[in-house]
Amino acid sequence: MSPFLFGIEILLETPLEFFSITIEIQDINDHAPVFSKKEIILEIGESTPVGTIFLLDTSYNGSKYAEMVLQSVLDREKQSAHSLILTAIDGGDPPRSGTVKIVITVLDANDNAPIFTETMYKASVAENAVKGTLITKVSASDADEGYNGNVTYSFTHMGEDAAHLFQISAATGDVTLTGNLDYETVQQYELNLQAKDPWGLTGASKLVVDVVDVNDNSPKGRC
Ligand SMILES: [Ca+2]
Ligand SMILES: [Ca+2]
Ligand SMILES: [Ca+2]
Ligand SMILES: [Ca+2]
Repeated sequence: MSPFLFGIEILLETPLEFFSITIEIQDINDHAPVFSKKEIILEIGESTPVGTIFLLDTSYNGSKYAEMVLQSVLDREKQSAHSLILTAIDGGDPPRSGTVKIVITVLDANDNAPIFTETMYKASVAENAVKGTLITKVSASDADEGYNGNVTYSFTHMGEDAAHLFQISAATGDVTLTGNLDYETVQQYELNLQAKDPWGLTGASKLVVDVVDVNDNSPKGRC
């Protein structure tokens, strides 16, 4: 008996235009198509290449598989789950059909770098502020899931002077003063910020710290 190709319909439960399904049945039967399962559950990584074929164990009337081809890139950050209904329609008159639900969970890949909430942060601090003063807090977010979205903070390309004066908490993004400022020497610092995820993807920003003058110089002629 020659293979017989069934017509297939996919009913979309969620907007999803990029799956095509073909199913091949070896024999012609006079029963409505019956899937052995009501639901097929799949986990697919979001970085799975287009063209990847998934064999769906539909056990359609015995031992057949349906073939599902990924036709567009998945993006977990846009949609983390897809739900389809596979309908098999036989060639009879009238046609008979059977359905199976396909539930796809999209697994995360680390495809997002941390992004700071601002392209430039501004802060000001009095020149007589004591060591340990919290100057500001910076923050970046990473759209990936769980560990892939963990962010740590650091300064980059930092001059030696500034390195003695400012410290950033890798975990919280808190920027604190660690030395003595002097408005009469330096009025402003520009610090380069970096946020990094566990796999080395980075985001950048800047922090401009204005040193605020305090009347800490004796007028000439006194003392
Ligand atoms: Ca993604
Ligand atoms: Ca990430
Ligand atoms: Ca991701
Ligand atoms: Ca001063």
